[in-house]
Amino acid sequence: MKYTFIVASFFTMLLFLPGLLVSIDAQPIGSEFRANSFTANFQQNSDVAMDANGNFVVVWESWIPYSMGVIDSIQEIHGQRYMADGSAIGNEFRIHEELPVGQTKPAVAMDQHGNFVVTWTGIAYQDDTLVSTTDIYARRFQANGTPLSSTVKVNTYNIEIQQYPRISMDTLGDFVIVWESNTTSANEIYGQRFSASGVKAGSEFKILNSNVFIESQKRPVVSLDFDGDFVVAWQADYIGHPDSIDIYAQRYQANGVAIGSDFIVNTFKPGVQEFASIASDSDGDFVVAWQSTGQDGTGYSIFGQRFQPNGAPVGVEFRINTFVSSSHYSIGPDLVLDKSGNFIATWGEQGIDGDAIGISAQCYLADGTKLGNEFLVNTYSEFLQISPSIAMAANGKYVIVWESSDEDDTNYLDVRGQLYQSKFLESCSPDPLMLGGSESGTVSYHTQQDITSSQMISTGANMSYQAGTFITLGIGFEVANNATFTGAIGSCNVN
Ligand SMILES: [Ca+2]
Ligand SMILES: [Ca+2]
Ligand SMILES: [Ca+2]
Ligand SMILES: [Ca+2]
Repeated sequence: MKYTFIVASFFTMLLFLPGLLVSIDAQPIGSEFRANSFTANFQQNSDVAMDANGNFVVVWESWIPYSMGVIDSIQEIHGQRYMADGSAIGNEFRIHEELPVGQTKPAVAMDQHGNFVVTWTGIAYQDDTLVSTTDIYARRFQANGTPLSSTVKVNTYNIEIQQYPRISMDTLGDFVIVWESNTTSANEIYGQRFSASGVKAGSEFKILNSNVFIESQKRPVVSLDFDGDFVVAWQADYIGHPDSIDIYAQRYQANGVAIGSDFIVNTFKPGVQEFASIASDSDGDFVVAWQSTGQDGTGYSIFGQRFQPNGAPVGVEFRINTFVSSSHYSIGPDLVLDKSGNFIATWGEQGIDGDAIGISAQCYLADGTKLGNEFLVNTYSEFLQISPSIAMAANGKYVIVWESSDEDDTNYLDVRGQLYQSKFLESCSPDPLMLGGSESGTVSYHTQQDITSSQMISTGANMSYQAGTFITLGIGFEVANNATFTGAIGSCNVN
């Protein structure tokens, strides 16, 4: 692998180096893979989670042949585990026991050691007919894929429909599941905290809305920081208001106590802002992304807003998609932050792969600066590639999965994915790092193992060292005496 440096200007020994920038193209690991082995019918609504070392699990909804009266298929939740190098571990497996009802729309979270929890919506059938009640279920697994429990019901209030669960987990394995509850009288957001051992922590809680004109709250998402404080975001529909739909959020302490009241995430409010995603860094900085209609004159676009842990917005909301086609839409974003707040967004992008919709992604530094350009994720491009999900490891590996048109056009949708290595800067020590005297320091990346002396030397056109300089490898690389840079790397302050 080779780093490409943006040469901001020419620097010599003892000159002050400003904030550093690296242009990072997407660094795929291996080829695009198909997660589902059983390909007949639909495999869709995929999600993915990754542990600290890059091992990951993909889950999805699979339409399995099933005979029950007029019903000829039933939705099951299936999964596939992977090693950090992208090789599959064992076979595709069913997440739940054999259940006499359909299971749909899974979400998954994983702790740093690889233990994971899958949640989904259970659809009830009665006399061969889908009846208007669903509930939220979950099941816990060890890192080796062994179930830690049977399937458990998550929601307590169970009148009519509970659906669209999302889940997030802290480093200790405590997790929170949120979902949408739809009854004839209300569309509301509920949540339930769980301890790492899978025990419900406190009662389920309902997200309150402070705006009396809100008619319904839908499609919640949740993100925990390292020690369990969390933020829930959702979309809210107004009654007869031109703002139509906005994105709201509410912060919570790890113990479930709401912090302040809910707040509107989006600044541009006319029309529809919907389908939020949210992700946090280690200490609770968070980013929300959503799709917005009519905001930039191009149909649907993806916008985002950065926040401090205390809920204060950082900077202004920003458009994430760069690519714009004639009848444009960018849809369904997902987000991931690394522990330092660098982030990657992915979404469905019309026209990006030359055939209907493809999957785009964009890397950002923690300060909101775009890192490299929007890039195309999917290799197989025929017709639809939509609904991406992204997960990242502490070592900077990340994986994007999505639902894709089938290769032979007979098996509808499949679940595909692509593994990547990010190049985010982790830290500088000291920061700012002084170069040119007797000082030395360390610049650490997620991708420390990728940095070798030969690779550094190979970048000589953009980066050079005077005699006497040394580069020490190991954890990060070290630069010291008399280093001369013509370009530099990362967002570290080098003075
Ligand atoms: Ca299929
Ligand atoms: Ca129910
Ligand atoms: Ca709106
Ligand atoms: Ca396509």
